[in-house]
Amino acid sequence: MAKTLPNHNPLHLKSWKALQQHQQELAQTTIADHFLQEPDRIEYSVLEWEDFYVDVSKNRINKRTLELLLQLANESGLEQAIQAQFNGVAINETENRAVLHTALRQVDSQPVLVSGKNILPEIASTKEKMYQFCEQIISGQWKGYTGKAITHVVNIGIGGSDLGPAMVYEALAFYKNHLDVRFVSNVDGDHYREKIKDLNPETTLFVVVSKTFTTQETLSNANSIRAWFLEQAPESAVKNHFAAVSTNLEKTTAFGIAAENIFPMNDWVGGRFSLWSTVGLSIALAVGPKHFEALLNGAGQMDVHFKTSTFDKNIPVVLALISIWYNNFWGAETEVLVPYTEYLRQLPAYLQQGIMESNGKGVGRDGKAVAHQTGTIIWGASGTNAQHAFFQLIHQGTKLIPADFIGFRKSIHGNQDHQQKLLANFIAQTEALMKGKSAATVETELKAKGMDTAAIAALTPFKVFEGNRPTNTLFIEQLTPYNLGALIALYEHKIFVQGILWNIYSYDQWGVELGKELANTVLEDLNSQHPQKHDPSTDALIARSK
Ligand code: G6Q
Repeated sequence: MAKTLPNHNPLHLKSWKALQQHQQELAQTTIADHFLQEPDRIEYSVLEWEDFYVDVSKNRINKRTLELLLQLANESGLEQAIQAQFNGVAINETENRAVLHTALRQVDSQPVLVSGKNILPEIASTKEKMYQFCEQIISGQWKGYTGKAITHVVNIGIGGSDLGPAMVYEALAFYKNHLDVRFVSNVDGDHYREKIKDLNPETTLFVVVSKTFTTQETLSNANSIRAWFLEQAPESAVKNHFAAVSTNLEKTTAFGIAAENIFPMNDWVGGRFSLWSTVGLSIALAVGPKHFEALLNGAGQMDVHFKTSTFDKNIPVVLALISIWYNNFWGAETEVLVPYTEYLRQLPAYLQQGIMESNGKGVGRDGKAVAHQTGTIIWGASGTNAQHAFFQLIHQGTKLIPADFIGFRKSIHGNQDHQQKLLANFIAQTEALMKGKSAATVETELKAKGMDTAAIAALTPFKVFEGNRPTNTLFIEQLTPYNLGALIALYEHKIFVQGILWNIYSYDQWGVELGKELANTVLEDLNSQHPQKHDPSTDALIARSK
């Protein structure tokens, strides 16, 4: 293994050892101390790119930490790995595939070769077909089987064929047109039933999205929804109401989808990185080709930033390194993401898949079990809501939880009063997490409230905040399709950098594939008079399900 990417044991790198030593030296220094010791801290720890202002100063790092982390990136062969990825080398070695979601949004026309063939012309023509389809549906030119225009779209897919489109659809709600798009993913039959119960088949378009077109959940939902459709419409109506996105053109045709409604995708796009491809059809339908194009452009320009900036000014690289610093040198297990906008409510769930499916690996590129920590656990929710929920644990719990705060300077609808309150919370939280509150301050506050000395002494320990909680602030001008594209691409590249440094393969997902097989055995047993023997617990559960 590791023919296409560098192969190293991070634990043996000089910088890794130096970072371990450095962590011990820094263990007693607080973030607030770093600010006192480094007058130029803000200058070197704020990264600016287009509409992005990324402040990493509120971290347990100093200049030396960043130097050592950058050395780690260099010793790991990151530069070479970036070139390999963008050039279409089959860096997804366990599946023998290139990783080219970046080609789908490439801003120049520099050829990208897969098996010696430039894939850019095919990407352009597929996109053109997709945009024409979208224009027809949006304008009402496309008619359903009774001559009415389409008003509702149902995206049927799961995992990478659901989370990205669903997240972006919600994120870009302000930019959407009249089409109402819904997402059906779970094999739970109540999910699809609930989503379609008020739909009119005459005015609904169903988009079946499955890279493989073999996924149990998606096929079950697609079949059940088609059966529901055919209870009301003739077979000949299917061609006006069903479209598909897949690499498996044989299976989509066999399902009965008209050839002109099939939008191909390629095996060099991983499911969780596929919203830029035809998998984004539901997004393009909802916001129209112009905004979809802006989403792609934002991502494409972030790719340029990632590819061409020196590592010290490279936002995805620096964020990846800081995350490794906590994960591998401070023992942090999780990272929290808090977008301060309700539009990005689903971003943590989306990135949970991107990050945990990509870097949740325990075997190195040398085929051996790694002896270091890899993928972080990602979680989060929108601010300010999250402040009224799990922030307690971040402020006063026993665990170290590095946080990404994502905020936008301008609101979309323009209510200044709300926006100022939102931003006040966004900023105040990172300050409080860093500074904490000392016993002396608590005592003074309680005294001012007229509390007696004994009561103050009893209450003070509970009201003290240690502080020194690290945060990154990603402050972006406004939530536009372009900036959203850039933000998603930023995290995609962070995933890539971490996978390279941890010496793992980020683009396979054997754990997910396992899930697809496991259920089949139990499903057979649920339907069988003579189920196979499992363990006593599983046997009892199977018996109880009948
Ligand atoms: C993504 C994963 C996984 C996948 C789904 C759906 O990277 O591989 O989430 O997207 O299992 O697969 P299909 O698109 O093939 O139905």
